[in-house]
Amino acid sequence: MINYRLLHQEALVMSGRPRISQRSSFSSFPIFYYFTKDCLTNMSWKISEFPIYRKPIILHCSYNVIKQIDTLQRREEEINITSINKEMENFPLINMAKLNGEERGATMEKIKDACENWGFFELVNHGISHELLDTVERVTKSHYKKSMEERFKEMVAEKALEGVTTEVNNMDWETTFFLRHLPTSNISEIPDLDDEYKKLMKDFAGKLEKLAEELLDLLCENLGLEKGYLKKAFNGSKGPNFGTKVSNYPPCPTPDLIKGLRAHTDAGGIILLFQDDKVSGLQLLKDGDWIDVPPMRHSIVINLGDQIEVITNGRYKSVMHRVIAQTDGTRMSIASFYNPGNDAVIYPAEILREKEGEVYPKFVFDDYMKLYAGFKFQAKEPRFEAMKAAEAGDVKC
Ligand SMILES: O=C(O)CCC(=O)C(=O)O
Ligand SMILES: [Fe+2]
Repeated sequence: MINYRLLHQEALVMSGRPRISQRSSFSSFPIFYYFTKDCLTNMSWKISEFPIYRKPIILHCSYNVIKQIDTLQRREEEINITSINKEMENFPLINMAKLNGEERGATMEKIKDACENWGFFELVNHGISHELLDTVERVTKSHYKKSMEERFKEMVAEKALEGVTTEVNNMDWETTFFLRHLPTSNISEIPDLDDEYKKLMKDFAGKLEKLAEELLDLLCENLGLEKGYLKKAFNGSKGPNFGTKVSNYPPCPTPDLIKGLRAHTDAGGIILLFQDDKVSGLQLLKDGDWIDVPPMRHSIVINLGDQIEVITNGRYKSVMHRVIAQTDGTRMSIASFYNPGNDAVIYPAEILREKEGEVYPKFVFDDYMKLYAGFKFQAKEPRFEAMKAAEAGDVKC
């Protein structure tokens, strides 16, 4: 068995500092370490035999993957490094510019595959200008430094989180604030935001709202639902809920003991994430493995929430994800949630029910959110079951 701990240490020694992969779609991903084939396949190598000079580079690992290997080794489990890397390389990347040309069909297929098999995809050429994204990033990071960083350190000291030695399961290593845009904006009530930031985030939210609605229609097209079906399903009496959670994950001395954000699926509809392009940390669960969502400059990461799973009768599934804080580097993430309105009634679409029967419940979105508030970090299935029971009149939610 490979001694992964040695592998980890040796990787750090051999790389000196992180090297950048030259691979096409991940050219901006900053933290790849390279391993030689021998190192991964030769079961008996020792640190003194590290085959740095023997074979060409054939594989790379992100820092997070190395950390996973480390953690898993502690649990004395084996891990197939090659397959995890392959998954990360295969992470669905959608070039929206191609939707206007002859590759539209193939791009729609790629979106369909991402929705069916990943619950996540990453968008480039999404129509939101790089200048706007750069400004949002710069102003958000400066706001964090000015108004959030010190407060976070005080909280860590107060709760004695710095030197924990056992796993912390009831909190996350993140500092956040929430902006509501729809049905009514709360931006003017948020303390510590200057006028420039408020205006910027309103502008950004407007663009994200349009992108969310465009994406919902692409999903409709792939599902055989009429254009506007999902938007209408989310409408309720006051239109959709749309809000932005601005988060920073400061460096954490014990990321294996306290998560940046514990594993969960998102409750709502479609989520648009603008994440730090240098500091990674977001991971999704695929076929039992945690896969890194690769940071990529100027991209928007999309994922699907529980309501899309219900409306599509399970054709598309919400997927568990989590954030691992880094030991160095603060990660910024700006997640915008396009959700149903509070009184929207959610149920599987008729045409998607025909084959499989009525697998998912019918409920008022706000009732689901009340349940979710207490069970966010647990599996979604019992939530669906509880809503089903409530629908059948067995239990009051
Ligand atoms: O920070 C991130 O990348 C993800 C945040 C997230 O999953 C959430 O807030 O629901
Ligand atoms: Fe989430």
